[in-house]
Amino acid sequence: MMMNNIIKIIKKNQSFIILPHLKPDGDAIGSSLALAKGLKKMNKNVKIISMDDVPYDVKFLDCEDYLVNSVDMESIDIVFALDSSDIGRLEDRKEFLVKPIVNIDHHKTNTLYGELNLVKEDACATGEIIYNLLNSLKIDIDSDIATDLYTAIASDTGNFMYSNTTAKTHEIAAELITKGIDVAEISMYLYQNIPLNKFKFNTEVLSKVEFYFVSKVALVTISKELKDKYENDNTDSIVESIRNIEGVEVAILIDERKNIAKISMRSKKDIDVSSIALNNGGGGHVNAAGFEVDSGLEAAKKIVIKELGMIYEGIS
Ligand SMILES: [Mn+2]
Repeated sequence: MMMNNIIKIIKKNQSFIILPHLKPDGDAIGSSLALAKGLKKMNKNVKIISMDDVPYDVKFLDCEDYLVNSVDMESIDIVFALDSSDIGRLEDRKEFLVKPIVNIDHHKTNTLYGELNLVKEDACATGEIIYNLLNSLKIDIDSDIATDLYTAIASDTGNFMYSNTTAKTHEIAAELITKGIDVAEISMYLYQNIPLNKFKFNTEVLSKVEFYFVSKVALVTISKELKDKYENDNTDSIVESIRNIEGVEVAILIDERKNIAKISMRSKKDIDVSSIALNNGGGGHVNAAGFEVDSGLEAAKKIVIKELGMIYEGIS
């Protein structure tokens, strides 16, 4: 139903912009590129607007004709917001939110801020929804688009390891592989390509991991100073690394940003970190969620520990 409405909107209009979320990840970039390249095949005008650098692990995707910092909004008919659970995820680009918004996402905490909202919380990635949309539009998924979609899906499923990985996920991946993508090469870029300064940064951060609640919770903080020291502000893979420790059920990363601290949480099994995020104005999935607080690292740490105390009450 909603899919049909979006198809109508696409057919009726000519010029589109696509906004992935702030600090885009593989799903945000991959799904945006796949949608952009699909619309291009329909002879539509389309650009992707992001103010952030493309993260190092997805730089291999072909963004060249699509990624810009600005467009003349007079000429734009429709704004796609991708992989963004709430409008705050687009707040660095408010000036572009002046045309009807089509919100396409898979976060269960999505606030349905669009004129049209295609939110599928059972989709493993926004890339899965875009895959279905392109098929519904009867757009030929070539190896370039398939590479974007495979990257989106691999990124959000932890390379097909997380609980959002379903038979459907593998069916789509299999279909994408038949389009001639190079899985080994994509995996090399995604997982075997860490810049040396980032690796050294990770090493120092991980050497200072703290444990709480009889080591069921692992926590790291990242100061601005440390990011300056290594000239690196990419925190990817760190929270996952501490989640991977035996017995750890919740992993927390607290990142000091300008005037705020950003908290990223990962959990195992049915421990729901999205409810902690929601309590604090953030969002996410059961096993991966986050929020921000207007404070420094120590105050942020206290907030998180207090929240986790509700889960691990009596254990110390
Ligand atoms: Mn996603």
